[in-house]
Amino acid sequence: SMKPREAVYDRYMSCQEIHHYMRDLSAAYPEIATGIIFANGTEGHKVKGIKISNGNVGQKALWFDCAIHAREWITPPVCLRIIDEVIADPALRDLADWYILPVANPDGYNYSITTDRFWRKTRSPNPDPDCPGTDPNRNFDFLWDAGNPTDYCSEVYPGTNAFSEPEVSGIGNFILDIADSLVLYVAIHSYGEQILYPYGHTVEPVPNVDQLIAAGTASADAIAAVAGTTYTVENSASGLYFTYGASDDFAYGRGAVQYAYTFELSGGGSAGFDPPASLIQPVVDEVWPGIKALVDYVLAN
Ligand code: PAY
Ligand code: ZN
Repeated sequence: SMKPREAVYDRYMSCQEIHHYMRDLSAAYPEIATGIIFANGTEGHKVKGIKISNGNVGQKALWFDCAIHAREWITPPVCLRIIDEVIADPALRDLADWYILPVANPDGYNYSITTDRFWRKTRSPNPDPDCPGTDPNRNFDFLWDAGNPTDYCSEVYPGTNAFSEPEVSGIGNFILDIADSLVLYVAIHSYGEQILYPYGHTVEPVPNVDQLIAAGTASADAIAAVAGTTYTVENSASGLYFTYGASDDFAYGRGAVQYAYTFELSGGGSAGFDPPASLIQPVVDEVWPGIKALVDYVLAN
């Protein structure tokens, strides 16, 4: 079969390049790699991910998404590194089926490349034409909160209703479809060097908080072992701020996925969201061992 083009880590790839890379993988390795279109954004860009599996019956499943926030450019390379590792290593595919979505908000990601580097939200229209977009990470259908329903310019505008964004309903409904087999949900964001666990709407500990902390700590330890970067393991609400309708809480609370996290990668650049391309390689080199340690812990417990 044809050798697929490779993901690169010395510059930021466009969404189209990432999609072509996944298309090449599923063409080169049709028995293990399958492209999945979860939705089309309102501007028409495809929300495209990949399932990587040996086809073993009855296996558990793992989920990783990146760049649901457009400006968080350091995140897709981590999803691409996961894809590279799982394509290369059949043993990883015998552990579980892997679902990886490198650009969860492609309309926004493209806009952050062409027009506004620090765009966060989707690109769906609002009644105020000066302020389009909804925060996809406030739009999931779990404890969704309208907040100020006309605050369209807010970076955390949650939309007119839960799942108003096609990206979010596409991803969320797919997660519910595979929820019976899904044991780990990871949303990869930047920045903050944190491993956040549910919930975002309360500091009350969830029933398996000890497991969530233990698995998160195994991951943080593996990251720190590479180059000394310290990730803290915290409840979302106490480690950051209160959130409603976030993806990790949806996976945990609606999907009953036992282990759900939001990773905040390292920051960089002028605003934290724009690390120079020279940081891509060190970040993926330290975070992949953290992902592997997390997966190993989750599958063993
Ligand atoms: O589940 O607690 C959660 C999500 C927290 C993130 C969010 O607000 O959606 C945290 C922010 C993010 O990665 O989007 C943090 C960054 C630094 C920001 O934009 O404020
Ligand atoms: Zn984010």
